[in-house]
Order: sequence, then C-alpha cells, then structure tokens
Amino acid sequence: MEHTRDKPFTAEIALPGGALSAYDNHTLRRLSAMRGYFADAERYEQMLAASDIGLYEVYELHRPESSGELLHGTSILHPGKVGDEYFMTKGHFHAVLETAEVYYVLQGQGMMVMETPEGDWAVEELCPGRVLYVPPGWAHRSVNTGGEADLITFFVYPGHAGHDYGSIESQGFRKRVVERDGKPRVVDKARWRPQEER
Ligand code: M6P
Ligand code: ZN
Repeated sequence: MEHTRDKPFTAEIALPGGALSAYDNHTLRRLSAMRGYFADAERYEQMLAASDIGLYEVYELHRPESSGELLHGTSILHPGKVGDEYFMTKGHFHAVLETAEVYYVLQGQGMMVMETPEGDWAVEELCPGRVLYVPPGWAHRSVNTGGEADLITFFVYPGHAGHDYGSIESQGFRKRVVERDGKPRVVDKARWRPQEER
C-alpha cells in the first residue's frame, strides 16, 4: 500500500494581534467560562453581571491527535484583573500526563504558573523572545501581568497529549499571581484574601 503523506505547510502570525494566517479552530474563552477560577468570587460575579468579556483566544491548526503529530498555534491573553488577580488561562495537565509543551513568547509580559501532582511548583516570567519548556507532568497556566498589552505566545505540544482540567478546576493551582503595590506578586492560594479583609 502506498502511504499518503501530508505536504509541508506554512503559516504567518500577525503581530500585533497574534492571529494565525491559516487556522482551523478559534476559541474565545469568556469570563462566564471561568466561574470558580478567580479567588475573588464576589468581584467575579460583579464583573460578569456588567459584561461577559473575552479573556483569551486560541488559534489552532487541526492535526490528528496522534503521538507523532505536533499540535501548535497561538494564544492571546488579554490584559485585566478580577479584583487583584490578573487575567489568566484555566490551566491544565495533559491527559497523557507525561507529555511536554513548548511556549515561545511573541508579545507582552506575563508568568507561567506550573505545578506537579507530587506538590512541586514553579513560576517563570514570560517576556518577548523567551522560550519556555514545560516538562512532562507539569500543569501550566499563563497569566498576563502586562497591564495594557495582550500576552501572545506560540505553543507546541504532542498530538496525543489532550487536556485534563479536572484537578485544576476543582482545587486550583497552589500559587496565584496578584497585583501588590502595582507589581505582580506570587502568593499562596491559601493566603489569598479579598482586599477589604487584609
Ligand atoms: C495554550 C495551549 C492550548 C490551551 C490554551 C488555553 O494556548 O496550551 O493547548 O488550550 O493555552 O489554555 P487552557 O486550555 O488551559 O484554557
Ligand atoms: Zn498544555
């Protein structure tokens, strides 16, 4: 049997903006999809009642979800905060836990919050030109600390990795990124309190 191979292909990333010139999926994650994710639940509900704004967008090229493939695309995380907590992605483990991901930062400022099921955690700063390697087994969430600009990253991960939102959705990450005195600060999840109670 003759093997039919896909042809090589290219795409352009428009900057500023971050859209791919050719893509199959465009996902817009709105505030309403993030209930329970931000620490300040009261402020979250107030903001949602005012407007169901879009927090981040993902442009992806469709590839088969097999281990030899590399899924890739761009992620555009808009600036803003819910209370003092910066806008962020939901964050996830890969369904196939032992799979990695690479991020290349194209624009903006942010942080990648990461943790393992064993209790290890790490936060790396994201700035233009930087490459971040998320090793197998690490949950990952991007946070936009830039204030005014979109955080735009290019990502690549194995085709069979999948997304597992379960434990992050129910328990969150161990660390949150909040604004303190105008600057981003990494705080323990447990220590977070609404501004008035501090
Ligand atoms: C990055 C990639 C995507 C992911 C997206 C949004 O662009 O890791 O695979 O879907 O971020 O993050 P999340 O799925 O956690 O909402
Ligand atoms: Zn991932």
